[in-house]
Amino acid sequence: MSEIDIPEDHPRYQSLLTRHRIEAGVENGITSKQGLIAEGRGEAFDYLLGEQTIDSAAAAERAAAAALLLANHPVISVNGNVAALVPAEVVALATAVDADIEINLFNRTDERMTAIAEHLRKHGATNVKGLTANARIPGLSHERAKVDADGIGTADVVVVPLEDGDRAEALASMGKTEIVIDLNPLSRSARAAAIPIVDNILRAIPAITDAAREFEGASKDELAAIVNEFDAEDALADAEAAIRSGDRS
Ligand code: PTJ
Repeated sequence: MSEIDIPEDHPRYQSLLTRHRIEAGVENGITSKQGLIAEGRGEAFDYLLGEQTIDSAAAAERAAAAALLLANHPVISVNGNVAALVPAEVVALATAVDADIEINLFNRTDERMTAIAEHLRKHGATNVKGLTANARIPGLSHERAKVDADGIGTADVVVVPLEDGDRAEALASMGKTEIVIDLNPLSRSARAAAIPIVDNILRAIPAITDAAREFEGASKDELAAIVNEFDAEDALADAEAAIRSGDRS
């Protein structure tokens, strides 16, 4: 039995576990109520993808790992849904690619920032950024623009999962290389990304970590070749075709 008393071989195990984590996130002041709606939307796309990682998403996850290993200052942005769903997995990825973790909220309140920081620390994070908020993303209104100067402010590569389209576009306009995880291939966030990953964050983050571990010892040229081989437009078109056709092969 698991954290939700559902056997792991239950056909809806993953979906039930996800819902449970999001619900607990709302109860613990981590996830916003809007996060429940975002989760429902994500689930619908995941259902249409067969709740599996399609080949183009697997390629995107490998490209993301290579880009993170090549980065000078990679940062993983965490919101209330990400913190509820994959706290330990985010810490494992940050360790594998030597990235900072920064809390960056659409609906920012001090209470939620503190609750999320505490939750991440419980799952092994040692240095959680986002609380200083001494820099701004240009072009966004006050609360949503806040970032840390020594975090997202100066990052060259940012992982932005389940992000609002406005902010994804504003970060891309700052010249950052964005790795977006979003099950909706038509979302503005996915379209703003250098590397869009159309996959459930539950599968995507561990897959990036696995690829990063596999690439340990690879040369910069080898890593750059993996990034360059990846084509964002092709990956988005492939995900959209998979969703529209229902072909899960
Ligand atoms: O915690 P906050 O205050 O920063 O708010 C976070 C949310 C997610 C509420 C906010 O960023 C938001 O409203 O996001 P959107 O505009 O609903 O976009 C979320 C996107 O994530 C949608 O395109 C969903 O399809 C997608 N999504 C939801 N769950 C998952 C997902 N993608 C991957 N894995 C998921 N589990």
